[in-house]
Amino acid sequence: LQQKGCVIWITGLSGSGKSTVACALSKALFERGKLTYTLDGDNVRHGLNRDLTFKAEDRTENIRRIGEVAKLFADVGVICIASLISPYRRDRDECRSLLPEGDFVEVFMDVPLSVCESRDPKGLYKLARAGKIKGFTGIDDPYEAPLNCEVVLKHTGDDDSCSPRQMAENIISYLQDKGYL
Ligand code: GGZ
Repeated sequence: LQQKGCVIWITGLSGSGKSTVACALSKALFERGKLTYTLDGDNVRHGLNRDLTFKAEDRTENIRRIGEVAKLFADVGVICIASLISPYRRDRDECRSLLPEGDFVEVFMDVPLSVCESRDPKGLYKLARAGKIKGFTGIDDPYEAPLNCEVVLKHTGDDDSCSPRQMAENIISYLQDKGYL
């Protein structure tokens, strides 16, 4: 396998576009002949992490397990894309500390809550506002934005510069600059 493994960790609010960017990124890397694997919080919660809820300690455990699995993929040379809200800074930093310096690439989906809420693809924000979901990130549960991450994907409107494809390209440029591709 002619590639070096790493972890691309995509963090952000529900509805910020993490899964969509993860998908566009895996496609773009596939086109470059790279082997990737995507760990999506929402999916992993149906299998490996099906015992976990959304209370703080369970989120921490969700993040920890995904971090450990991502590290295993990176160890064998796979580019592992992890996309989960991962709202707590300390938990993300723990995952970073599992990997050699430089191999953890934190990507922040910098999308205002108002934009995520207006998208509301699954109607979850509406339920949270109505008090039917308790402890929803951004509504009545905290989200700690990264202070010092490798890539920030800032939402500046729903135009081409914010297309999933373009955002994936931004991540790819970073990986190229750092010699991962
Ligand atoms: C946040 C929730 C919640 C609560 C259910 N808070 O946008 P989605 O729907 O498809 O993805 C969200 C997903 C979040 O799972 P993660 O594993 O990424 O979260 S964490 O990293 O915090 O462990 C959302 C849905 O689950 N969802 N209840 N209370 N998101």
